[in-house]
Amino acid sequence: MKNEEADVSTIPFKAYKGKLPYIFVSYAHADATRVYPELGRLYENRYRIWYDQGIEYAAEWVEEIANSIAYCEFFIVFLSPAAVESRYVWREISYASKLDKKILGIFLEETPLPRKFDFEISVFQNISKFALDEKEYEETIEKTLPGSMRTDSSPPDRKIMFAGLDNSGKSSMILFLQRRYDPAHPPRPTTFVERGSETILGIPCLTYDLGGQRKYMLKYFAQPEKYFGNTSLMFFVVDIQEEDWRMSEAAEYLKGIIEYFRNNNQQPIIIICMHKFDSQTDKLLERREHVKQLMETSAGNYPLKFFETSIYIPQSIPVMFSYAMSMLYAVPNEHQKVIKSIGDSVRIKSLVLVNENGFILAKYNADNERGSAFEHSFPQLVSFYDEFKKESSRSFSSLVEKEEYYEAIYTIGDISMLFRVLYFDKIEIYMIAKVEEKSGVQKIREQLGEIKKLAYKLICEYVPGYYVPS
Ligand SMILES: Nc1nc2c(ncn2[C@@H]2O[C@H](COP(=O)(O)OP(=O)(O)OP(=O)(O)O)[C@@H](O)[C@H]2O)c(=O)[nH]1
Ligand SMILES: [Mg+2]
Repeated sequence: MKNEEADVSTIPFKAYKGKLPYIFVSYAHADATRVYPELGRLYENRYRIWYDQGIEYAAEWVEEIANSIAYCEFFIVFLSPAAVESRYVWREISYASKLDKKILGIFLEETPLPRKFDFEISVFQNISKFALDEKEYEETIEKTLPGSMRTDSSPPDRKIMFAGLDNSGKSSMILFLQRRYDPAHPPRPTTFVERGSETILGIPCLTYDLGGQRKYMLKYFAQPEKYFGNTSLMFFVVDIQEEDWRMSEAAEYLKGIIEYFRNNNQQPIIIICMHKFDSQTDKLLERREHVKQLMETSAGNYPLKFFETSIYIPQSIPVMFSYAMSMLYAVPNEHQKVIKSIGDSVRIKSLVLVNENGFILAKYNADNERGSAFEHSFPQLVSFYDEFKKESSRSFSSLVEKEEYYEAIYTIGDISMLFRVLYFDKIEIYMIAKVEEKSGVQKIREQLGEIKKLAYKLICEYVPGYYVPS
């Protein structure tokens, strides 16, 4: 998944620009990978933040930085050897100090301060992040930062919208994700909007299912802020089997919604589900290109991500949903790197962490050249995983069930698949790893501590309030 890898390095959010009190953040670009997740967290906690978004210093940029310092309410600097070396960081601190700003230094690691830094920083507050655990750190931050720099509203509920023409399969998709879809009783056409606040694949979500009949569509466009406003993620469902004129109608609908987002400075993630993609017939493949073109034209340059889904290809919908959620939670940044370093270090072919509902928390695939290799091998992984869950162990070459762990190995030729259940307080996470060498299995076992830690962090991200007392 090349595109996804590229997303990983993107900035966590747009810098705040406005008249309300905000925090100016100074940091060394060399520390971006450590700093961005922290900024992401502050942002999640509703702090207004200005930072340079990774833009390199340039003459015209200096003025904006200076202004941003001049008008900030609070100044945070992330300290590290790289920050101490950076003359930009130093300039920002001295300017903030000259303007009598409240300053907070956050030490990312133990860093001896040169005297000029020490002179400025020691007068102000500082936090040694490296010496605190996650929770202590969060609490300290919470206590230190004035509430006035937070947005007033409660944390934005992540509104997930399902839109598309009538009969495109929106409600079916939601039911399917909740494991409540019954082919014998397909859903009735949705009357107007159905809101749901339930878990989807084990993840708490707030869903808006916008009935697609024309009479409802007219109502949405009459009060767009009420129906489209504050959406974090939109699944736009297109029935790939429909006639051409319906596709054009769908494209018009999408265009209208995107226009609303544009005019109101909203930028939700948009996923186009080319749904009812029940088989890979030439006809459908041809339609796929047609639909892509239509939708892209409608979207202008608004980024779209396309998925082919069908209720008859059971993994297609969870794979799409997991991808979308990882975008929404900006989770990949930090964790994708961890899983990659584990994967690279033990030469795993692929590694997947999935919850018991099939939600993919993290995945790694060594085969980078073929970007979509993972998606192709996923059905295979899942069928093993289902078997593993059913405990029909006949096909496994080894199966160990102990109180503290449950492991199965499946070998074909040189390829071994290792399954493990990782137990947490209320949740079980399944690890599936594919290795090419015999010794690989043992190497993964040695990494299980790290893998479990990662899985735990991921659960905490996706399930608010999830915390296992250690
Ligand atoms: N072939 C096929 N049919 C599907 C698929 N998903 C849903 N359907 C069928 O499509 C029909 C419409 O599904 P709904 O989920 O009600 O569609 P909707 O988008 O919610 O429609 P409105 O509520 O009217 O906007 C139902 O008969 C489903 O069984 C799929 O992947 N493949
Ligand atoms: Mg419906």
